[in-house]
Amino acid sequence: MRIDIITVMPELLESPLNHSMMKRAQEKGLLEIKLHHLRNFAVNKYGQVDDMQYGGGAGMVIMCEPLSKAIESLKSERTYQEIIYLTPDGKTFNQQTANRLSLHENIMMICGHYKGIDQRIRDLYVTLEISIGDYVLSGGELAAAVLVDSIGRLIPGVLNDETSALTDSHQDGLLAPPVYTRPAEFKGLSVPDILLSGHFAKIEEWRHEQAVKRTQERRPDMSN
Ligand code: 6GU
Repeated sequence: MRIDIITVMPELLESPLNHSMMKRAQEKGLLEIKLHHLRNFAVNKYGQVDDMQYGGGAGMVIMCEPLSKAIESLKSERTYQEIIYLTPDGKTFNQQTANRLSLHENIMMICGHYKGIDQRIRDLYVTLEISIGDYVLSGGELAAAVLVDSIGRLIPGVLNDETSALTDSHQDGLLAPPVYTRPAEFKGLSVPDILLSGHFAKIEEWRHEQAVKRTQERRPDMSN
């Protein structure tokens, strides 16, 4: 999979996308991430990419021209299954969307800043608008990093058996059960006996019960 990201702050994305699992995915040749600096498509020599909004009001808006040029130059190279705009007024991201997006060959992401991007770019090019939750970030970069990580780890071959996505919270509509490692007792708290029993079927049954209990307690909205 290849992911192209258009941004005015590539620095914000460099570190999260070049460490840990995303680093491994890229080294294995399973994921290619390219950052594209919007300033390279600025309307003048001062690097301008934003302007005041029509109708007045605080905050700058990213202009059509630089974005259109950046998008068109990418589209001339390959076909994108989705052109995603990261925005707090988008559809809330979830595991189901991550699963679906992980099957694509080419995805483009556009990070907004300030008051966002000119509506006409959304009308003309964007195929999917995504928010990562009901709170506001300064820009779309951290949200893009969240999307890339959650999508990237689902690409076949990125995770191994030990880190399998199949047992993740949300993958089966349930939160994950509690987990323990050595020592068997810590500050007076013991590991549940069942986990030391060696009865694999019983352990799985216990884990499922715990997952259901956690989900009902913490996320009653998920149990329907
Ligand atoms: Cl995608 N962008 C911004 N700026 N804020 C957000 C968001 C995205 N998702 C939640 N808050």
